[in-house]
Amino acid sequence: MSQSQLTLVSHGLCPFVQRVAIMLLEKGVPFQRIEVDLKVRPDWFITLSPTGKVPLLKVQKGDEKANVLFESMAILQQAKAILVS
Ligand SMILES: N[C@@H](CCC(=O)N[C@@H](CS)C(=O)NCC(=O)O)C(=O)O
Repeated sequence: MSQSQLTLVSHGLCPFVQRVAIMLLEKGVPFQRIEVDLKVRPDWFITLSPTGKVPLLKVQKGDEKANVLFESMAILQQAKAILVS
């Protein structure tokens, strides 16, 4: 099991977010979920997101700089690395 702390930056109505959430839930990986208002994007989200879109998956390993993954398909494809590392 991963020692990473995962944060899924989300919007409740987004199907792209849902497929990442489903993958994490199916794998039994704990994660925190943060909702953003896409009509009024907070500054931290604009800074973090290269596309301004959700989902984002923030992967925090200990004191290391967090990795931020974006694009739902890319997140799913990288799941193995996320879960094993
Ligand atoms: N290709 C992206 C699509 C993500 C996407 O379009 N997310 C929508 C919400 S469902 C979004 O953030 N829209 C905000 C915008 O386009 O400004 C993915 O698969 O992650």
